[in-house]
Amino acid sequence: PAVFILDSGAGAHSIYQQCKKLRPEMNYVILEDQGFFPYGDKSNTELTEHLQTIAEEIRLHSPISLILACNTASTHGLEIFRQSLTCPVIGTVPPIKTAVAQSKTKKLALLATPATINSPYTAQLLEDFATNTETHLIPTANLAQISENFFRNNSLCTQKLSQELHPLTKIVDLDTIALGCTHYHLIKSEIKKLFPDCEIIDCSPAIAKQFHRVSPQIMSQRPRLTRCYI
Ligand code: DGN
Repeated sequence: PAVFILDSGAGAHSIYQQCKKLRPEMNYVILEDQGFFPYGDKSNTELTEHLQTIAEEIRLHSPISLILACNTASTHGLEIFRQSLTCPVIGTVPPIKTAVAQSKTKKLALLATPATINSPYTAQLLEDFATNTETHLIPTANLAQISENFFRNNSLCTQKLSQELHPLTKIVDLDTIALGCTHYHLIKSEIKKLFPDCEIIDCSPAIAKQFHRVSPQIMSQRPRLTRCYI
């Protein structure tokens, strides 16, 4: 029995690292859907059709839990997975509620893929939790690739990172930056270096806690990690 963690790539690892701390005894299968990377610039139709296919594939392997370690997939297809699978499905969605609670100036920014920023799911989160807050939605088209490079090769072009985050420098009294893409967790400390006075909200510990709470108590004799590329 294994827990499946799905993302288009390296974002799965940011969630896996946290889950492993709480549930080291579990077997994990990390599914990196690199063939469809990046999710963030796909249309709603492309994403939902693709996620339906993946959900069917995953169902055949009977995971004990699925962590959808991707905001883009979760904001477009959480229900697809919940309908296909009988195990607990844990989604990852932009941490707007936490960011609003954290912000003192009530001026915050959400960094996420264009698909996440434009999703009705994100619009609903804003309506539910951020009505009295100035929330700047920043679609960061290249940040997932920058994070991939950092994770795979430990290389980071600070100039590209600064360019991508330039819109943030224009926000007066910005005090909170919410990371709405699991890839960005991997470069959290690099973002912090550029915005030392801001609180950076990374939801991966909260996702791991939720996973811990809902997952069955299955003790594995020999825990292992498998990585699969779709
Ligand atoms: N890691 C994904 C997310 O949280 O939205 C998407 C990255 C991508 O494929 N662009």
